[in-house]
Amino acid sequence: MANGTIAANLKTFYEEGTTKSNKGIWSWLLSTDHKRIGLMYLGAIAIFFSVAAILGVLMRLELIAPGETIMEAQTYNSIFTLHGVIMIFLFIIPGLPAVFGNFFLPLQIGAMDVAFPRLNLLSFWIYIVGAILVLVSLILPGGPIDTGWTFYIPYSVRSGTNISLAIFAAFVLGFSSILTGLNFVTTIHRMRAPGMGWFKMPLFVWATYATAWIQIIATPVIGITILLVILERMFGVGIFDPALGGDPILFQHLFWIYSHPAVYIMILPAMGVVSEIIPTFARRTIFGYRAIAMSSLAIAFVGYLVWAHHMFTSGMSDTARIIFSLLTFIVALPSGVKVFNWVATMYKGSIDPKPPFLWVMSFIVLFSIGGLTGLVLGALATDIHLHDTYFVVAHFHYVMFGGTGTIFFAALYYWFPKMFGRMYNIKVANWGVGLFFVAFNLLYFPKFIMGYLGMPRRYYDYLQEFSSWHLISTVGSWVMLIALILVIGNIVYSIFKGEKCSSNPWGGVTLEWHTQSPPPLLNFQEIPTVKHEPYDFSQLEEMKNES
Ligand code: HEM
Ligand SMILES: [Cu+2]
Repeated sequence: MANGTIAANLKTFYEEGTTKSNKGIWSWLLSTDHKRIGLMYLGAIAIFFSVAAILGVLMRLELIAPGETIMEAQTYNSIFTLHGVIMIFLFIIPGLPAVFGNFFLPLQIGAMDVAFPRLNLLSFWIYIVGAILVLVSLILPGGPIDTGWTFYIPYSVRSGTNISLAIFAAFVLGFSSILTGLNFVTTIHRMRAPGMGWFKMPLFVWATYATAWIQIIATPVIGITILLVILERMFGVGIFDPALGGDPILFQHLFWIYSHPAVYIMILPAMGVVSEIIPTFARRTIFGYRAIAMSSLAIAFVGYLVWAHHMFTSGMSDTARIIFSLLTFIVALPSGVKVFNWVATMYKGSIDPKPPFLWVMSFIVLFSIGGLTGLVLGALATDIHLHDTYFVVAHFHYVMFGGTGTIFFAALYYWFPKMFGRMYNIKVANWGVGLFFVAFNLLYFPKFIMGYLGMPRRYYDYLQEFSSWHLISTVGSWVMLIALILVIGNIVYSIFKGEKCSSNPWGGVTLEWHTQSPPPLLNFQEIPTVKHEPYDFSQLEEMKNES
């Protein structure tokens, strides 16, 4: 393993730095330590998520009854757009890699930091600049964007709102994602500790690796597409707008060539986290390690070939539609491989249902509902009926929020003691997961039914016949609000007041559990040598003597 030179450089880099104080605001804002960068992302993302969740609750309040309730129609259009843009570009795409990838990837492979610490800091600041641009677009004349997060042509060329600035923000955010991806790929190739062969890497590392490649390869496509839309708005070049001789369907293709792989940027790291949590709480080596690792790569690859399933109603040829439908079904196979192996790992394990494990159980139910309804949408005949209805809104909330969002909390509850050296209140945590699960289904399950009955998405008003389903969903959003306050409040309180805990409270065996909590600068007293197979719990005894 070519750990040598980069590691040596890193060490001098940090030794020169240690004369500086590590306290105070600047030591955080300018830190190149991957752990601090991960924590800064966590802080920023927590704020964006809370804002977007409140926007969601406001939308639900508007939809509590037909007709105008608390806002005008144009405000509703801007709010659902903003909610979508923040949730997608500022929370769910960067979320797991930026927070937990940054904090735990180097630890899990026994490295002192990522390969390019300064570039890592740059990615963080590019992310913040992108977020600020979104905010600025809200207050400039023209007003908040109202196209929906997909920016479909021709409306996004014609709308008088600040589209150019908002999508330029997405362009900037793309750079952050690409740089993080490059950094992770290099880190995994070059910085693994002695003995850490490819098939000894923890599965979260495998998942992050597959994700990083998607970040690098797919993101430029959206970047170029966005630039073309800006050119079109500014100079009327006529690439997409039919009035200027352009092709609006071309926009949809380019948009989804990125945005479908982007759903794997969201879900692969989540699946990686699940593969960490299940063995730890079932006290059993992961079943089918290689199959899980390879299925991440398979999903990343097949994920490039299915984008047009978002466009079944756009007038493509039947041949194209049938091929894209078939390929979409194929993605279910590697995903099924993972679920099978997770279940096989738990089978005959001695399960300890601590909060991180409960989050994972909630994930398996919610994500399965999301995934299976994805097949309903992937089938041509049913999609014609369900396209652009609330069925889609229900489906993607189950996948993104029930899937990745739930695992964001699972990861937080799993790694919290490692990140802060403290423990949260377990009882409140259990209540939090339980209430979240109930709230989630109250909030989103009625949307499947409404959608099936014909309620279109992105509508401000609706017919009386949908009103009881909307009412249930809105009540669900209030329960969700309480659940989120419990879940996030418990964490925030415990960062400052939580009880101090041991360095390995769950009995994990991956390398991050072999060092102190929180880990010191450069992570390990000395770079560990890997002797065990991954998830070999027989090493727990010897680990007790390590610290
Ligand atoms: C408190 C939690 C949430 C509530 C109450 C909520 C509610 C809603 C509502 C009412 C809509 C509008 C549906 C329509 O008019 O078509 C919506 C759209 C959307 N939501 Fe959420 N949501 C929440 C969390 C999330 C999360 C965590 C994500 C992503 C991870 C997310 C992603 C989206 C997206 C992408 C849209 C589509 C926006 C568009 O049509 O352009 N939401 N949500
Ligand atoms: Cu897709």
